[in-house]
Amino acid sequence: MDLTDIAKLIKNGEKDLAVVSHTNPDGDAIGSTLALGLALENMGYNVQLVNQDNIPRIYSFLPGSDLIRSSFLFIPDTIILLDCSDISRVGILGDTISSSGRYIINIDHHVSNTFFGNANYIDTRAAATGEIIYNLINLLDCPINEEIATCLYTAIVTDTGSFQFENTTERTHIIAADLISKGIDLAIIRSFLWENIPPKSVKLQRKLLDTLEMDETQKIAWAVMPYEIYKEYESSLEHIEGFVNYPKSIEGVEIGLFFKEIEPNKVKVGFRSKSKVDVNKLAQKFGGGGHKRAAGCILEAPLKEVIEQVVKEAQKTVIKKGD
Ligand SMILES: [Mn+2]
Repeated sequence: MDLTDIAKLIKNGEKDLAVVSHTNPDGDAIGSTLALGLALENMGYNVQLVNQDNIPRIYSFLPGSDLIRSSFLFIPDTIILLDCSDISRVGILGDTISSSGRYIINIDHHVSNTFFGNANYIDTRAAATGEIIYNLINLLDCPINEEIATCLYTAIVTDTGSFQFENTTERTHIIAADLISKGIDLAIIRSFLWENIPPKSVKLQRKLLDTLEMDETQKIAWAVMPYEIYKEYESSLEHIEGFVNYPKSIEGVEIGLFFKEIEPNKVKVGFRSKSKVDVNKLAQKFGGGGHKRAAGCILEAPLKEVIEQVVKEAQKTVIKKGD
């Protein structure tokens, strides 16, 4: 299905809609939800914006962020899921949505997407779901105002690591330039996203840097957050979202890993690769997925065991890829 078909579905569909995104929402999830939500609202739709989890404080400046609710007011006929590779990514809302039998529109850019919707538009070349939403709003003939542009820019700038990651293309920059031309306040975006880190989060980063290790090939590096630290610093985690990218920034390292023990013996693993290894495939070996250069999974085992297993599997890929 192409994006014009999705636009037609929305244009010809019911006026009651919901836009939902994944748990532990990032800038792309929130920015895309709000941009599409504000656009649909401007077009006269009755739209519910839903996310199971709270909106991190760093995104509270986004226009409409107070409109996002943690549950449905009622289940509308059409539910649009954004930035979710799988329906379970929306958390407990997933069961409500699946059992409702309502029409699901799945819009995403993860290569691991399972095409769970009734209508699916998956563009794995899009740097962010926000890029797709930019095109969709244009296809809906809805003007992109400053508010919508702020949400879309935030989605794109966060999912590309400020235009550093390999997913950044000419199209990404063209879209970003157009969004800037709508009069968005880059100083505010910058200050909320990167220049407002609480001292406690900086201390957490110092602790995490202390855990950095490399394997004997020197191509794999990782940082570890044991449960005690996770618990102590839980409120500061939103400010260190980007830390997962740190290990791979080391010279010669191809795979960077970040092990976060979110419950005792339950470890969330972040995978990043520099230029060769497909970490989506690597994460899939552990029941996760994502993108070629950024993926994740959750494993239920003692932290030490998880580190050993994942590093061992990662080593196979760097040894195979050689050089
Ligand atoms: Mn995304």
